[in-house]
Amino acid sequence: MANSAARAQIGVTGLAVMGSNIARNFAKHGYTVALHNRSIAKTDALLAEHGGDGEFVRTETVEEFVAALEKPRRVLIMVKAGDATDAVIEELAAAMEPGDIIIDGGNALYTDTIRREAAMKARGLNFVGAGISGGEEGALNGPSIMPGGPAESYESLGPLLESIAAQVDGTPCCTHIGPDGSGHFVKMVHNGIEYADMQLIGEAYNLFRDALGFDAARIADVFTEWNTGDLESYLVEITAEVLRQVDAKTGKPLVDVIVDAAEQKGTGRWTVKAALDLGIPVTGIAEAVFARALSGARAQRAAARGLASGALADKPTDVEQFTEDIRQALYASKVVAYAQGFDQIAAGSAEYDWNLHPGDLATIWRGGCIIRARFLNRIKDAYEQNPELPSLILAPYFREAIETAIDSWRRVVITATALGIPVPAFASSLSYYDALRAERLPAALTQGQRDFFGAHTYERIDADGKYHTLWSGDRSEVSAS
Ligand code: NBP
Repeated sequence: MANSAARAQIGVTGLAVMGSNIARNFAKHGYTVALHNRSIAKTDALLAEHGGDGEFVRTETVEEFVAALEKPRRVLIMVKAGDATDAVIEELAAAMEPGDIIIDGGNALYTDTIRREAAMKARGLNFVGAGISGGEEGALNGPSIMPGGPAESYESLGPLLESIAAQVDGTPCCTHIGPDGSGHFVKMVHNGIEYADMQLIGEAYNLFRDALGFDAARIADVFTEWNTGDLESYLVEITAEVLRQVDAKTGKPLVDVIVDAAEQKGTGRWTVKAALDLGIPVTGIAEAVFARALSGARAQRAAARGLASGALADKPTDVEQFTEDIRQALYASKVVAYAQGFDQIAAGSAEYDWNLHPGDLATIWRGGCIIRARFLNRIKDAYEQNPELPSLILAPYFREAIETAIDSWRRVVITATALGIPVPAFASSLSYYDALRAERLPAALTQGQRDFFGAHTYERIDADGKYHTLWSGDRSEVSAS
């Protein structure tokens, strides 16, 4: 633990829960880790509690921290995203030298990462925006890591990151994603998909409770069972655990005493905003973000309680069939959410010239991260078979899975609607699927309306070019190309 010059292979600054666990993960893998935190208390707490995990170098100032690192220096920043990150980057950049590497492992907005990378490049420094998923447990035992930034920096950095990442079938859940902000962009969409996945699971739970009258323990059993099949995933696994938890104070299921108002830190919202700018319909993610917002509108919900519901259907009587219907609806809606997320990644890649490989992302999301799932092997296979897939839904495996699920999926949406049980993500995913496969969409009428009030023109199905109808004249058509 003694402080000697330039012997650490990696430095970690920002030693709250994520930073300290990643520092310990590096140390456990045999790296000497320089430690730094704005206030020394966190550094000393880490050393006192876990100093035995490996070789650490305790530093108090940024200068001391930078001096403790081998060249080219590699520093991982794990501070609160936003202004704190800019402040830390500035301090580090002033003390570092050309060729050194600054890695931001926080949840930065990808446009901030693009800006920071350009600013550091101008000063001769390599800047790597790395998305890290897995929460505190993943940080300690193997996260999924999505590093962007210059390819050269990955040569020096890659082996370190790959060794601390989760491993699936001998493959690390870490790969170079692409230039500048691509790592954080991909992490953002990962989080958006996580929102959709959680919302869909929530809707399934709600149907078991309100349509079938199951209690939390019985629903937990269903999720445990599902976790042995196609839906096997970290989120399904922890859903069963949360549902099975009994509140010590009341003896009731914990889920029944938790206030039903979901919070959010913002990455889902960022995903939807970015999708709107890119023109990509990520309806599953958007429904999930809006569902959290609606759940949080507590005063409005209280005022609306007791509004008419109507009752157009009886509760399902074939419990086994409806349970299977919900499972199928969850699977099919999940395919849609992932398909939309991958569409957004493809659009981001095209917009920023990142040359991203969707199959690589499915590979590194198989372990370590919150959306890890058996399902991702199927996505990896789909992109391996056809890297140019127009939509994940069109991959033979998923196409068939939806074909199997479609009747169940419709039954779930019909039943929920008739019973007045909200299923925004199930229903909107089904509508997206129906719109995607439609022969004709009402967009033709939209184009007619736009041409009527704004002379915005339209295309014809039987001729090239743009046309306009003289709506306020004799209503003849003129060529507008
Ligand atoms: P927090 O996001 O709670 O940040 C706390 C750390 O930031 C402390 O080390 C604190 O230093 C430091 N800090 C702050 Br606040 N302002 C600073 C400033 N102006 N200059 C220098 N340091 C400053 O920590 P976390 O939950 O461990 O998360 C770290 C990063 O990882 C975040 O960007 C987060 O979004 C991301 N992330 C978190 C998770 C998760 O599951 N928690 C998962 C994936 C990614 P102090 O000790 O002196 O106050």
